[in-house]
Amino acid sequence: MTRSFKIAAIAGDGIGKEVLPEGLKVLEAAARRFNIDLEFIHFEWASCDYYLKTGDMMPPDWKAQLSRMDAIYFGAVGWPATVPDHISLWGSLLKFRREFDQYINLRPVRLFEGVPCPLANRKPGDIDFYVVRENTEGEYTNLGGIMFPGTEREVVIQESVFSRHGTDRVLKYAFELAQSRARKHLTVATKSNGVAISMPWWDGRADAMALGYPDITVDKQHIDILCARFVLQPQRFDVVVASNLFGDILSDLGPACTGTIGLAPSGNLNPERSFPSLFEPVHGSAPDIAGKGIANPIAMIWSGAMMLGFLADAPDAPGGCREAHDAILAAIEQVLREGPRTGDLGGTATTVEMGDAIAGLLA
Ligand code: GGG
Repeated sequence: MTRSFKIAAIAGDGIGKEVLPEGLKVLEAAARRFNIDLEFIHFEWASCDYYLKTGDMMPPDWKAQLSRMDAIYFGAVGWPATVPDHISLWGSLLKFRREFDQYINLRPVRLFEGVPCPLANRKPGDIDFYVVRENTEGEYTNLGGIMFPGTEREVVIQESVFSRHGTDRVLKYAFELAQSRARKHLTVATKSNGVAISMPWWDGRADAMALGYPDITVDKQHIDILCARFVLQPQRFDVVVASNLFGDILSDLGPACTGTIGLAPSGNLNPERSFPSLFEPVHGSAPDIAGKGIANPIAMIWSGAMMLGFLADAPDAPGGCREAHDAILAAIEQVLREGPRTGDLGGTATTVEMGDAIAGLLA
């Protein structure tokens, strides 16, 4: 009997509600073509609407419900007009990442044919790298507090956390990813001149790990010049590993250098597969364009392809998932070359028209 995959489909907020259906449409088309048994289970929670009704972003048994899934396919979270962003993020996405130990946030950055690049003289092939973002600790903590709040003596402390376990495992993943690629080059993003304790320590952990990977060239760069080089010399990069905050920033900047963040996918991975991994666009809920039907669904669709690629590598995966991944990527490439195009790509197509065009190529 063919193995089936149970996928949690969570739209969340804003344009998440518009791009998720297009991602599902494409995954369903790919599943039909490659004979993969995908079952989507829809959840209304992990959204600000749910928070406004219940006072929580998710029900108390959210972890038990999602633990039964093979993967989570997630739209976007955040609706700051009604719920402060740190409440919605810590109440949903950051809980998933931390409780399901999705310690790798893998974010590909690629310039496609047909997409106008804002950087001068860049062609497809010049920009093709991965940002590997640490996803469970670092600067993303709720440790700290405010002393003497609301007074002249107000003091705010926010701690960052870098564990040896957390840092070594993300570095190891990044070294191994670099080893699987032709250029075998790893950039380590830190800020070890200014952030005088944790960042030199990160560099030291990278130096120690590099001894085990003599075939990888390692380049440690301060985050500020690294940002400048993303814009000026993006062809330098192959795999970039960074802390939670630096990785978040780099993985918006990278796609912006390739024309639009509307293409950028991500996988929040638990590589050991003890818990479900989560796949989501890098973009958020985009309240400025939500409800207009104009969001680019490609980041969501590509995230779905990443999910199939991850499932394909599971020890008991049935055939077809890798082929489906490749076919979705090929369909995205064709639509980016030939159209239709949403507004962020200089066109006038709607979210649904883009989704239909990509799904149509998989029929
Ligand atoms: N689909 C991504 C999303 O909803 N992002 C909201 C956001 O602000 N995320 C911050 C983060 O990825 O750390």
